[in-house]
Amino acid sequence: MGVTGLDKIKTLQRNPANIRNLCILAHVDHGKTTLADCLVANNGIISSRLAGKLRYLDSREDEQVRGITMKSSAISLHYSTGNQEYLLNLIDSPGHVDFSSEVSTAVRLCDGAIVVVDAVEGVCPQTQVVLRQAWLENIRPVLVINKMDRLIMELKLTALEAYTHLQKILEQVNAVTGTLFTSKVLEERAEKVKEEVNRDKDPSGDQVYDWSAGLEDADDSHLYFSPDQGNVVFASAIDGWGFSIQHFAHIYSQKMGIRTEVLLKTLWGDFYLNTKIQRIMKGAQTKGKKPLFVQLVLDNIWSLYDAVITRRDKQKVEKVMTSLGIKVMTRDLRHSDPKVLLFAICNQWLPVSKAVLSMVCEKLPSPLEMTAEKVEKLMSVGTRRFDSLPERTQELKTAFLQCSSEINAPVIIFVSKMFAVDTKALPQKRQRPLNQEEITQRREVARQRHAEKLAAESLERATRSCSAPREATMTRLPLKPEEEEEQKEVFIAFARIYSGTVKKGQRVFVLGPKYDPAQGLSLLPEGSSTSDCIPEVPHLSCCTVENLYLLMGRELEELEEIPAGNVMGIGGLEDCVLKTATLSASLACSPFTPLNFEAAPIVRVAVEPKHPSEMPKLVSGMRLLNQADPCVEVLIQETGEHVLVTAGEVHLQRCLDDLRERFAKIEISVSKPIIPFRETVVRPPKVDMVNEELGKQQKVAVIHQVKEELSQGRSSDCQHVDPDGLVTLTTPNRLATVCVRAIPLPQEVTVLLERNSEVIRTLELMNSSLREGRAMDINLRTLEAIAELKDHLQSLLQGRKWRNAVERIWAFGPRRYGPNILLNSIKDYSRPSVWQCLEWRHSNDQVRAPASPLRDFDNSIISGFQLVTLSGPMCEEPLMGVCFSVERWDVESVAFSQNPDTLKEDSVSPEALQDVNSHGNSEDVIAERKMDASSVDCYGPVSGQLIAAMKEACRHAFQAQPQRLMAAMYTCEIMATAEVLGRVYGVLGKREGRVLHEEMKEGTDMFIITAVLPVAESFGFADEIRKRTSGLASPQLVFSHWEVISSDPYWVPTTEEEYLHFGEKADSVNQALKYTNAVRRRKGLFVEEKIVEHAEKQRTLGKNK
Ligand SMILES: Nc1nc2c(ncn2[C@@H]2O[C@H](COP(=O)(O)OP(=O)(O)OP(=O)(O)O)[C@@H](O)[C@H]2O)c(=O)[nH]1
Ligand SMILES: [Mg+2]
Repeated sequence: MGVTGLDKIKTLQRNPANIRNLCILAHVDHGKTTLADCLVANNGIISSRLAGKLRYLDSREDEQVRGITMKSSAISLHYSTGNQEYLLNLIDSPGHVDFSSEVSTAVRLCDGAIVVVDAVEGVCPQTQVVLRQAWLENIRPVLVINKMDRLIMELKLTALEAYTHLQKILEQVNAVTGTLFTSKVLEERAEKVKEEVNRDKDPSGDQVYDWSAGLEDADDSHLYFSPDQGNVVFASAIDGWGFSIQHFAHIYSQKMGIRTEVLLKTLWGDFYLNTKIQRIMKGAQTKGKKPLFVQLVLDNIWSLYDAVITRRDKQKVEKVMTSLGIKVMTRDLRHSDPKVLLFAICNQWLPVSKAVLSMVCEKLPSPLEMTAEKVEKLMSVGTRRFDSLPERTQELKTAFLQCSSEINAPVIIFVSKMFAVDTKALPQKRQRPLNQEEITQRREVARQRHAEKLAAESLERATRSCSAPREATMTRLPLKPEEEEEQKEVFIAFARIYSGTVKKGQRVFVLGPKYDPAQGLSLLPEGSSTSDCIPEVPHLSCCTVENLYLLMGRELEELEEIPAGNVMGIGGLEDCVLKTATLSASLACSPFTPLNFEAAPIVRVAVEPKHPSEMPKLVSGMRLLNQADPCVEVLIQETGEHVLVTAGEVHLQRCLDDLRERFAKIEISVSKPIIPFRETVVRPPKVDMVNEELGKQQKVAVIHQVKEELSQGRSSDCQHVDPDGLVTLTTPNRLATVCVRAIPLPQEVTVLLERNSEVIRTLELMNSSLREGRAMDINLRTLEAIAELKDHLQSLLQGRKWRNAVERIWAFGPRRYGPNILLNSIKDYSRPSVWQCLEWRHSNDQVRAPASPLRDFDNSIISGFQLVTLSGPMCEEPLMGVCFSVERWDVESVAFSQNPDTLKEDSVSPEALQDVNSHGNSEDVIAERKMDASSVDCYGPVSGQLIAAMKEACRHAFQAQPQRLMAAMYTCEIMATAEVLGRVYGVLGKREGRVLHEEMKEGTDMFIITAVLPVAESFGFADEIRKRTSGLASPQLVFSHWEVISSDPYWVPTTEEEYLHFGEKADSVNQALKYTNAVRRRKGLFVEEKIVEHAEKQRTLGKNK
């Protein structure tokens, strides 16, 4: 604990009006942790000399080594200004894209944020992401433009150039905020319009809406960053200085006799000082005058750097120091590194901590100022709307807004992540300073021991016995078990209390994300408390708050109770909270909405212990890792492998280190990253590999050549493939036949399906509950989303081929919500549409299609489709963007009698059966078939065979089209100077990357390159770029989309020109084939490869020997 005592902090915690919960957000390396250091040093926790060098909040070893933050960590600071005292709960967050989930956990607990932007690099991709995250969580940001020294020392800009550059950066940041604001206003506007339309449905239609109207009305002035608003600080955290224009306005108003308010308005902007008439005038730019900001602010700083660093002019420095009234230590004055002197001067003249902290206290809201909008957002989970929540739950809104810590205020806590700490770091285990009494007691004991020792020694000398070593071992022994115990990790919940006061030992409800307060309130009697046993309510449990901690960066301080509005750590929740949770003393509380994660984990590796006997340790280690990291996924694949899914390479490395050193403590072997692929079909090519036009006949020949070869061995009378790709397949017992064709979906449709997977999942859930006749609580918004998806699909699936396709959709897959479609193109077969839930509201009784005997087997067809879309024929990877259209489907009537379900289900009436029979099947034929059926029973039940047949038919249909592999792609933005540009391109080219665009960053000599790169080629990419450019360029990879690899994995030369061009074997590298084979090899599938390529040559070599 620093100079501020724990008691002081406890008192401050009781006054929410003076609490600020804030986080520091920025792109990677823009100086968040360095800035946090300066703020921490202000509290005396670290020495101000070390501020900026220590990076106190980067407490992990790998954070220090790599120089990047990997987790968010909090510290409570005390700040007093004027007669007010504030408590700042500051959270530093990582900027690397791999750890963006940590940013989400930090942002959720805060009311405000300091957004840091590098003065040279300006707005970078992660800056935009964090601004959006702040926006989504409704937290108010302030801006710190950091690394101002780089403008002076690196870019060597003049003060005036720097001013223009800063203006541009502000514009960029404001443009991002502006876009967020505009989209929100337009969204709200659209909603309003919709409501209006619903209210007064105008039969005449044709209304014209003015879309920009909402924008004009909305007040957005408070949103933007502007120095005159007081929400911008210019700083150089490493040199310890920072200022807002308020600071200079105060100084100059005294010096020049101009009112502070006037200076505040004019110090930033197009104003200049007319020295003749001693007045501030507008239009500095047009008149070619120096703006006030340059003249009164920047020039001073520039000349200080010039005197101290560039010219090392001692006299000038001393003059400046006396004029500013600053005294520095002689040690600093004589230091060989001029930066030390600069730091000493600046830190006194314009201390960055003061500038930032006073801005924070002034501009960021306290927990008391939480908006109703934010509360409603927090409390409405998923599709549940705030006004649809039970009344008692809605009443809790006032508890949030009041942020009261009275006894009767309900306790509401949100845990945003669980983090592991070594037991040794816990305050309970730490040695406490002893009080006076204990010291005297110990002194007495020591004195006695000393006397005994002396006596023993004299005795020893006399007897020459050696009992001392034995004594030593005896005192050591009992320590051992303690040591072992100390190495354990304990989990602490990173949390914030929104209402009430939580006490140590208190019992609270743990509300899972799916907990429904309406259900909880109805199932449990009024006034149920946490002491009662409540096993029967789903997603609800109870736990005891065992310990409460004040988070102090690397340290924890134990507390007895914590009042509302504070960020804190809670011990003892590891058994009931996995990653996040809502804790409350009230059953009416609704769980908080889940965190917004920006990056989905994509890099997966399989891990196994070096020694197989250590498997249990690995399993428990992985469980701990899963709990300790907000974003990692830990799973056991179908193949039995233990798999770790992480957000990127750096994240993967950290997880593996943690697993090895903290959680499993065993040696592990790690597979190469498992790269995900997708399989798809495309339209037949129009030209061949040497760009010659292909005729229709030829095209078909190209596609079928390989497949025919493949299928020749397998094809039987059960299967038939038409030249146009229609596959007909009969089950082995010959009772059922399906005809399927595979069609590539338009790319936009695939993208749409991917983006709406959640909506489709909900749709599927609704349909299944409709089928089962269960009551549903359908939200209007969900229905709207479904209807919107349907309309969108309709607009995209146009043309003859897709006529009425949307209505005919049978299922989505894989897992019932994937980006593939099963289409019902069978004549005379009608089944309930997948969109039935949309109509369900209008007609009260269930929509039922006329019963058809085939309906019994409907599910088998869907299952077959799900299976085939889950693993395709190329390398057993999921399919994407494929439509399977079932064109014919016959099931012999005898099959129905075989199907045990038929008898139970009433959907097939005996009349219907009769109906089918009347197609020429007389009663005795059925009897005969029944006999037959019993003899073919060895094939198993029909439904099972139908699933297999459907799957096979789809696989063949897929193979009958030109197949392609789809690769996951990353986008990256690389910033590089002109000298290293060529090398960056070299690395990109080698790794199959594609540059999308390149532009020069204004005011710098940096180029920004945006490129896409296959995930498969990305491993080691960041490192390679860094090495090749001597650390000047460091890219960040973000998953962007799936892309079809254009080369055909099965291509062999067919035309004469192709033979000429590629040779008979076409052995130039086929990227798609390389990937396919790699995946097949990993999965242990057959790979067609020649092991000995040039046998003759090897023989000759042997002979020559
Ligand atoms: N020139 C200059 N360098 C700075 C300044 N502030 C920080 N740096 C340097 O920038 C680098 C990154 O600083 P950090 O504070 O670790 O950056 P960060 O934003 O915390 O980085 P992540 O947590 O990894 O996202 C370090 O080498 C710092 O020394 C500054 O004001 N001027
Ligand atoms: Mg950092």
